[in-house]
Amino acid sequence: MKEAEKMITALVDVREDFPILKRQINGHRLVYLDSAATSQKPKSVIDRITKYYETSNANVLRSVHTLAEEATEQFEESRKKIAGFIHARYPQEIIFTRGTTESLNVIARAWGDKFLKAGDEIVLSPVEHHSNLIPWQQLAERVGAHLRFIDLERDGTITVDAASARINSKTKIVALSAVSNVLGTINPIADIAILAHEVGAIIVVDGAQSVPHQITDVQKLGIDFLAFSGHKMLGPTGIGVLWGRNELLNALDPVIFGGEMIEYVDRENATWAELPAKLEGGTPNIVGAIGLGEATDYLEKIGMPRIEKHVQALTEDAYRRLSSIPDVTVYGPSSPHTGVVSFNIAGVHPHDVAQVLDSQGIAIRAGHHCAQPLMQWLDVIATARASFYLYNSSIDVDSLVDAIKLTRRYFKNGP
Ligand code: 7TS
Repeated sequence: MKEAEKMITALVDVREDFPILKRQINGHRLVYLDSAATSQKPKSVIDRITKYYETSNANVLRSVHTLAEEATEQFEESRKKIAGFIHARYPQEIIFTRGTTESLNVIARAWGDKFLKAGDEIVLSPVEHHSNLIPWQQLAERVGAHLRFIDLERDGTITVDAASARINSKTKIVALSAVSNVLGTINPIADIAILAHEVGAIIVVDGAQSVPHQITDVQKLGIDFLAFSGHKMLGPTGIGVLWGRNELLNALDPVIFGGEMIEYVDRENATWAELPAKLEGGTPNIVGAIGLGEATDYLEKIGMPRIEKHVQALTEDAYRRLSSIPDVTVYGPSSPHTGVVSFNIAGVHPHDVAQVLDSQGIAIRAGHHCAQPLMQWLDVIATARASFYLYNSSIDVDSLVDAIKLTRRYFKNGP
């Protein structure tokens, strides 16, 4: 416990790097506990965006003037940094998209429509965010494939055995989140990847909640595709990544057609450019990509192992302390548990909880968290959710716990 306590306070200093955290909300110090929805941005990322627009703004990959060359160089430099951040083999395996949602839609369209046929199976879990469910529902409808769902343990975890029970010779795609955005569970992706490959299926990983929090090594994980969002890992909104193994990305046909993704065009026909351009039709989010590169620099400067330990320690501490409050139900396993804590106070709607907390300067999310099938499994309409990142500390957990006690008293006894 001593070790955990040290870690919980070790990163407090980084708060200074995030200008928005100086804000007062409703007369209180801002306690930002909604990083699973979007993270705050450090000054270095904000400055990098401004610097790009003030000094190097131009379109990329086309003109030969100095600004265009500088913009292209910075854009491609960022691709290399992000490739390094997730241990991709080649920078061209990083395809810039708008975020996790777009990346998953591209895989479902480009891989699914090409390689799936009627009767094939897609294995998912009931905890998936709608972004890792609806593209597969739509694909199944288009090609006549079937969705199969891994059974959850009572605490919401996914075991390798349960995955194994659903994966069979009909399975063509296994699509799973590495970390749940509601339960904070950490899924055994590397082991499930082996099961998928044993039957000749591919594994697609939704890394929206894992890439910001832990070291991601796509080669060690042995996965085929990974989707993640820049805005949840200190980068700007509107930029994300689709990573795929080079040979798989090469096998995909583009889904967005137009400028910059072609090799040759005549009146009737066109041929495609090499990766990554083939899958990045149109002017990309240049400043977004550069900002995300800067965000990975910042994360690496602090150190991903340190961030991972810090966030996990904070989350488990919050889980433990909230669980001990009467009338409070906390969802998911107590450990390992990272990033988010979802809970309810008996008899109080989570939106009311969020509102009382906001009056105390505490930002949390309440709702179904874009995971309605999981709400159905939990048998709740919604939950309150506190989520943590490197700029949070045990002081924030104290504020959360005090405010939840206050909310419970308020609704039980009146103001
Ligand atoms: N997958 C997971 C696991 C997520 O948590 C989210 C966003 C997405 C996909 C979609 O990411 P996007 O950047 O394309 O929108 N999750 C949340 C959340 O939990 N609260 O707000 C957004």
